Amino acid sequence: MDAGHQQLSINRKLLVVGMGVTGVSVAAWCARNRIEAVFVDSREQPPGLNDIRSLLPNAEIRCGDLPHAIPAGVSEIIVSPGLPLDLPVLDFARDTGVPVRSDIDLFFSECMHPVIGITGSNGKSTVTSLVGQMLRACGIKAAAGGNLGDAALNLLTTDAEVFVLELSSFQLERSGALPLHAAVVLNLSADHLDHHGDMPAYGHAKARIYQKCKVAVINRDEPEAAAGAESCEQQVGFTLGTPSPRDWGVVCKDDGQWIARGSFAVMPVASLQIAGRHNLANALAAFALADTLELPLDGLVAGAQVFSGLPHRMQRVASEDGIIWIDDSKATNEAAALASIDSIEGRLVLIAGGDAKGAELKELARRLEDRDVLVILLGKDRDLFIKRLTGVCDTLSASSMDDAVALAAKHAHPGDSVLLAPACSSLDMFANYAERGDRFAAAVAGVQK
Ligand code: UMA
Ligand code: ADP
Repeated sequence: MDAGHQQLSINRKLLVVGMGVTGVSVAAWCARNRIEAVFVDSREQPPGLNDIRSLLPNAEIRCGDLPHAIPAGVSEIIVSPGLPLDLPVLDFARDTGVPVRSDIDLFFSECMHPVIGITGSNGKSTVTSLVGQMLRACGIKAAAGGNLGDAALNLLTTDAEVFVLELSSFQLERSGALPLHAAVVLNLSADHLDHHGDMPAYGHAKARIYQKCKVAVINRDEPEAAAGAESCEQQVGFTLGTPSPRDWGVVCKDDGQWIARGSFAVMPVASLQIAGRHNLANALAAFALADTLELPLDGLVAGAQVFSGLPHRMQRVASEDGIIWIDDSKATNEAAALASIDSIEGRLVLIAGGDAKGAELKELARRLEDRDVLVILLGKDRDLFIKRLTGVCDTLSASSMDDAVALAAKHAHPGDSVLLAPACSSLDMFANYAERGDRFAAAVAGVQK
């Protein structure tokens, strides 16, 4: 699909497919721009129904089923990210030449300021928030959001002069070539394969971020994540190793490791508040992205130093009787869970499971072989975990988060860490990863009483 960002007509009527967070942001945009729209959702009571009604009291709304044909007068379709692209109405649009776009295409049709785009399998939200904080520390009015936090279109109502967008593979897959100032594919590992089908298709969706981008930021340690970056005007790399002259990386000085641009040491690694090698990689990517705007390095450093991470990412929720309880509920795929597992030393009680989204979990099994670990399992794909982990480590099954935490409390010893890093999405048992993390923290507080 190509959006042709500059060619959107002014007299138009949208068919908005999906009435969730994205649908509501499109409704608000339509209201601001006086654009007519029809809203549809397969759910009887989509979450955005009331908001859309109050934003656009006269809009036509159809819930409970998706149409197969395009309603009369519709000139383009905006499809929400959570929906598959093989819907009959989208086939109908392709057959009849009606353009299908995303909320991100709408965003770019209006945005006149530089936009930094961030995708990858893991670390997107951390890097998006960190870049936003670095820019603000330099005195730049920056708005960060997209797949994380505020939907992209809502950011246009702020007075931002730079936008930082987290872009999911779903959003990229259904967007045209995006005129980004700078962009990164942080890393690539199996995720959302139930939607994309296989790794090449997933990687291809991610690589779309580089299509019309000026400066490609590249993970030198994962060349497969850099596919497509060669078409960009400029490339800048980041690495956990020693950087080449224009890249970002890590250098060793007498007083320890420093984040560096080329051979110039910029900030001690120890000054970062976010822990683990994966977060060091995230910080390097954030420096590389923010630096493309040619801002003072001391401002970027100030922003990086005050960034304490996001909730539900390696968040310590309790430390009692020598046991540390950590909420990494946002570890919604295998690679994310492995990053947090690797950043914890000593015996581990791991709470995992949920919807594995088609992942095989073989790498998890391989990497747990060398660990002193007990795995407590929850959710829809519990049996897959048990199959993979049999003979690797001890496992226990839990019926609920309370049950999992009670089992962890029973089996953890002083010196252990209890880590919630599910390697799965939460949707089979919880509204989202945040609710899963909150339930974990509440259950942990309960067992400490
Ligand atoms: N749905 C239906 N019928 C419909 C429309 C949607 O059943 O007619 C279902 C979808 O299949 C999906 C759910 O409703 O299971 C939500 O889909 P949606 O497209 O309405 O989602 P939004 O509420 O608009 O939220 C989306 C992103 N969600 C997804 O991509 C699934 C949000 O990212 C994002 O914050 C928001 O747009 C604003 O940009 C969430 C997410 O989980 C946090 N993203 C995935 C991830 O991070 O891994 C990609
Ligand atoms: P995303 O928005 O891509 O889901 P987050 O920044 O929210 O990424 O981090 C989600 C989880 O992914 C974290 O809790 C951590 O377990 C893991 N993670 C974060 N950064 C990385 C990285 N660079 N490489 C691998 N795993 C990571």
